[in-house]
Amino acid sequence: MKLTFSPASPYARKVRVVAIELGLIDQIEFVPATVSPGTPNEAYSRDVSPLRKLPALILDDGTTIVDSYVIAEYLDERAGGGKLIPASGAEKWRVKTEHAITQGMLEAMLLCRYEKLLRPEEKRWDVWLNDQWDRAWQGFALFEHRTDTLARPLDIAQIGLVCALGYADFRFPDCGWRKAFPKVAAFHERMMQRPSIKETVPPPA
Ligand SMILES: N[C@@H](CCC(=O)N[C@@H](CS)C(=O)NCC(=O)O)C(=O)O
Repeated sequence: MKLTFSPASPYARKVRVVAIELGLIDQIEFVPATVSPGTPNEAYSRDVSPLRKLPALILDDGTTIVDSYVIAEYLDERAGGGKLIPASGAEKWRVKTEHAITQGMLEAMLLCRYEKLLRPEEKRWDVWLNDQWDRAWQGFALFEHRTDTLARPLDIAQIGLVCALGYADFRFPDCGWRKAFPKVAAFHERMMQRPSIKETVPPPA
Protein backbone atom coordinates (compact mmCIF):
# COMPACT_ATOMS: atom_id res chain seq x y z
CA MET A 1 0.00 0.00 0.00
CA LYS A 2 1.07 3.58 -0.59
CA LEU A 3 0.01 6.64 1.40
CA THR A 4 0.25 10.17 0.05
CA PHE A 5 1.30 12.33 2.95
CA SER A 6 3.12 15.37 4.25
CA PRO A 7 4.83 15.42 7.68
CA ALA A 8 2.87 18.59 8.54
CA SER A 9 -0.57 17.14 7.78
CA PRO A 10 -2.66 16.32 10.88
CA TYR A 11 -4.88 14.04 8.78
CA ALA A 12 -1.89 12.06 7.52
CA ARG A 13 -0.61 11.95 11.10
CA LYS A 14 -3.87 10.31 12.15
CA VAL A 15 -3.41 7.56 9.58
CA ARG A 16 0.24 7.07 10.58
CA VAL A 17 -0.74 6.74 14.26
CA VAL A 18 -3.48 4.25 13.35
CA ALA A 19 -1.10 2.21 11.19
CA ILE A 20 1.52 2.07 13.97
CA GLU A 21 -1.05 1.13 16.62
CA LEU A 22 -2.50 -1.62 14.41
CA GLY A 23 0.93 -3.02 13.48
CA LEU A 24 0.44 -2.23 9.79
CA ILE A 25 3.01 0.53 9.38
CA ASP A 26 5.56 -1.71 7.64
CA GLN A 27 3.05 -2.51 4.91
CA ILE A 28 2.76 1.15 3.90
CA GLU A 29 5.09 3.07 1.61
CA PHE A 30 4.93 6.79 2.29
CA VAL A 31 4.78 9.01 -0.78
CA PRO A 32 5.31 12.72 -0.07
CA ALA A 33 2.83 14.93 -1.92
CA THR A 34 2.34 18.68 -2.14
CA VAL A 35 -1.20 20.00 -2.33
CA SER A 36 -2.40 23.46 -1.43
CA PRO A 37 -5.45 25.60 -2.24
CA GLY A 38 -4.75 27.85 -5.22
CA THR A 39 -1.87 25.70 -6.45
CA PRO A 40 -2.83 23.40 -9.32
CA ASN A 41 -1.64 19.80 -9.14
CA GLU A 42 -3.19 18.20 -12.18
CA ALA A 43 -1.45 14.86 -11.72
CA TYR A 44 -2.76 14.48 -8.16
CA SER A 45 -6.21 15.57 -9.24
CA ARG A 46 -6.27 13.05 -12.08
CA ASP A 47 -4.42 10.11 -10.54
CA VAL A 48 -5.21 10.30 -6.82
CA SER A 49 -8.19 12.47 -5.86
CA PRO A 50 -10.22 15.18 -7.60
CA LEU A 51 -10.42 16.90 -4.20
CA ARG A 52 -6.63 17.35 -4.22
CA LYS A 53 -6.32 16.50 -0.54
CA LEU A 54 -4.01 14.19 1.32
CA PRO A 55 -3.80 11.59 2.71
CA ALA A 56 -4.92 8.98 0.17
CA LEU A 57 -4.24 5.28 0.48
CA ILE A 58 -3.51 3.43 -2.76
CA LEU A 59 -3.93 -0.31 -2.46
CA ASP A 60 -1.77 -2.82 -4.33
CA ASP A 61 -4.62 -3.48 -6.82
CA GLY A 62 -4.79 0.27 -7.60
CA THR A 63 -7.90 1.01 -5.54
CA THR A 64 -7.66 4.46 -3.94
CA ILE A 65 -9.20 5.20 -0.55
CA VAL A 66 -9.59 8.83 0.48
CA ASP A 67 -10.35 10.66 3.71
CA SER A 68 -8.34 9.96 6.84
CA TYR A 69 -11.30 8.45 8.68
CA VAL A 70 -12.20 6.12 5.81
CA ILE A 71 -8.56 5.05 5.60
CA ALA A 72 -8.49 4.45 9.36
CA GLU A 73 -11.64 2.35 9.08
CA TYR A 74 -10.11 0.34 6.24
CA LEU A 75 -6.93 -0.30 8.26
CA ASP A 76 -8.94 -1.22 11.34
CA GLU A 77 -10.89 -3.78 9.33
CA ARG A 78 -7.69 -5.10 7.79
CA ALA A 79 -6.32 -5.61 11.32
CA GLY A 80 -9.35 -7.70 12.30
CA GLY A 81 -11.95 -5.02 13.03
CA GLY A 82 -13.14 -3.30 16.19
CA LYS A 83 -9.64 -2.30 17.29
CA LEU A 84 -9.78 1.51 17.23
CA ILE A 85 -13.40 1.88 16.07
CA PRO A 86 -15.95 -0.06 18.11
CA ALA A 87 -17.73 -2.59 15.90
CA SER A 88 -21.30 -1.89 17.06
CA GLY A 89 -23.61 -0.46 19.66
CA ALA A 90 -23.80 2.86 21.47
CA GLU A 91 -20.02 3.03 21.91
CA LYS A 92 -19.52 2.91 18.13
CA TRP A 93 -21.75 5.94 17.56
CA ARG A 94 -20.23 7.85 20.43
CA VAL A 95 -16.68 7.26 19.17
CA LYS A 96 -17.64 8.07 15.56
CA THR A 97 -19.40 11.28 16.63
CA GLU A 98 -16.50 12.38 18.81
CA HIS A 99 -14.12 11.65 15.97
CA ALA A 100 -16.31 13.72 13.63
CA ILE A 101 -16.05 16.61 16.11
CA THR A 102 -12.24 16.38 16.08
CA GLN A 103 -12.41 16.28 12.28
CA GLY A 104 -14.50 19.48 12.25
CA MET A 105 -12.06 21.12 14.66
CA LEU A 106 -9.21 20.32 12.31
CA GLU A 107 -11.14 21.59 9.31
CA ALA A 108 -11.86 24.86 11.12
CA MET A 109 -8.20 25.31 12.12
CA LEU A 110 -7.05 24.53 8.58
CA LEU A 111 -9.44 27.16 7.22
CA CYS A 112 -7.91 29.67 9.67
CA ARG A 113 -4.44 28.68 8.54
CA TYR A 114 -5.26 28.98 4.83
CA GLU A 115 -7.04 32.29 5.42
CA LYS A 116 -3.95 33.75 7.08
CA LEU A 117 -1.44 32.16 4.73
CA LEU A 118 -3.11 32.50 1.37
CA ARG A 119 -5.71 35.27 1.34
CA PRO A 120 -4.34 38.78 0.68
CA GLU A 121 -4.55 40.81 3.89
CA GLU A 122 -7.02 43.39 2.54
CA LYS A 123 -9.47 40.61 1.65
CA ARG A 124 -9.47 38.90 5.04
CA TRP A 125 -12.65 38.89 7.11
CA ASP A 126 -11.99 38.70 10.84
CA VAL A 127 -15.57 37.82 11.76
CA TRP A 128 -15.35 34.68 9.63
CA LEU A 129 -11.85 33.86 10.86
CA ASN A 130 -12.82 34.23 14.52
CA ASP A 131 -15.95 32.18 13.95
CA GLN A 132 -13.89 29.30 12.52
CA TRP A 133 -11.41 29.51 15.36
CA ASP A 134 -14.25 29.45 17.89
CA ARG A 135 -15.52 26.14 16.46
CA ALA A 136 -12.16 24.51 17.16
CA TRP A 137 -11.96 26.13 20.59
CA GLN A 138 -15.47 24.95 21.57
CA GLY A 139 -14.43 21.47 20.51
CA PHE A 140 -11.51 21.53 22.96
CA ALA A 141 -13.94 22.83 25.62
CA LEU A 142 -16.27 19.90 24.98
CA PHE A 143 -13.51 17.35 25.55
CA GLU A 144 -12.43 19.13 28.75
CA HIS A 145 -15.78 17.97 30.17
CA ARG A 146 -15.68 14.46 28.69
CA THR A 147 -13.39 12.93 31.29
CA ASP A 148 -14.66 9.44 30.43
CA THR A 149 -13.61 9.92 26.82
CA LEU A 150 -10.15 11.08 27.86
CA ALA A 151 -9.72 8.00 30.08
CA ARG A 152 -10.91 5.28 27.65
CA PRO A 153 -8.61 2.72 26.05
CA LEU A 154 -7.17 4.11 22.80
CA ASP A 155 -9.65 4.77 19.98
CA ILE A 156 -9.97 6.85 16.83
CA ALA A 157 -11.68 9.78 18.61
CA GLN A 158 -8.74 10.14 20.99
CA ILE A 159 -6.30 9.91 18.09
CA GLY A 160 -8.27 12.61 16.25
CA LEU A 161 -8.13 14.82 19.34
CA VAL A 162 -4.36 14.38 19.68
CA CYS A 163 -3.92 15.32 16.02
CA ALA A 164 -6.06 18.45 16.50
CA LEU A 165 -4.04 19.42 19.60
CA GLY A 166 -0.78 18.77 17.77
CA TYR A 167 -1.97 20.95 14.90
CA ALA A 168 -2.87 23.75 17.34
CA ASP A 169 0.68 23.52 18.76
CA PHE A 170 2.16 23.46 15.26
CA ARG A 171 0.28 26.35 13.64
CA PHE A 172 -1.14 28.34 16.58
CA PRO A 173 1.51 27.87 19.28
CA ASP A 174 0.33 30.86 21.32
CA CYS A 175 -3.35 29.94 21.48
CA GLY A 176 -3.09 28.79 25.10
CA TRP A 177 -5.14 25.57 24.97
CA ARG A 178 -3.15 23.91 27.78
CA LYS A 179 -3.95 26.69 30.22
CA ALA A 180 -7.60 26.87 29.18
CA PHE A 181 -8.14 23.09 29.19
CA PRO A 182 -5.99 21.41 31.87
CA LYS A 183 -7.70 17.99 31.67
CA VAL A 184 -7.16 17.89 27.93
CA ALA A 185 -3.54 18.93 28.56
CA ALA A 186 -3.05 16.03 31.01
CA PHE A 187 -4.60 13.65 28.45
CA HIS A 188 -2.21 14.94 25.77
CA GLU A 189 0.74 14.48 28.11
CA ARG A 190 -0.30 10.85 28.71
CA MET A 191 -0.79 10.22 25.01
CA MET A 192 2.68 11.58 24.28
CA GLN A 193 4.07 8.53 26.10
CA ARG A 194 2.93 6.35 23.20
CA PRO A 195 5.60 5.89 20.50
CA SER A 196 2.94 6.26 17.76
CA ILE A 197 2.08 9.74 19.02
CA LYS A 198 5.61 10.85 19.86
CA GLU A 199 7.09 9.72 16.54
CA THR A 200 4.49 11.54 14.44
CA VAL A 201 4.66 15.02 16.01
CA PRO A 202 4.90 17.54 13.13
CA PRO A 203 8.45 18.81 12.52
CA PRO A 204 9.25 22.38 13.62
CA ALA A 205 7.44 24.85 11.30
N1 LIG B 1 -11.40 15.18 5.16
C1 LIG B 1 -10.04 15.00 4.71
C2 LIG B 1 -9.30 16.33 4.83
C3 LIG B 1 -7.88 16.23 4.27
C4 LIG B 1 -7.22 17.60 4.14
O1 LIG B 1 -7.85 18.67 4.20
N2 LIG B 1 -5.90 17.57 3.93
C5 LIG B 1 -5.15 18.79 3.74
C6 LIG B 1 -3.71 18.60 4.22
S1 LIG B 1 -3.57 18.70 5.94
C7 LIG B 1 -5.04 19.07 2.27
O2 LIG B 1 -4.83 18.15 1.52
N3 LIG B 1 -5.15 20.34 1.87
C8 LIG B 1 -4.97 20.74 0.52
C9 LIG B 1 -6.11 21.54 -0.02
O3 LIG B 1 -7.15 21.69 0.67
O4 LIG B 1 -5.96 22.03 -1.14
C10 LIG B 1 -9.36 13.89 5.50
O5 LIG B 1 -9.78 13.62 6.64
O6 LIG B 1 -8.46 13.21 4.97
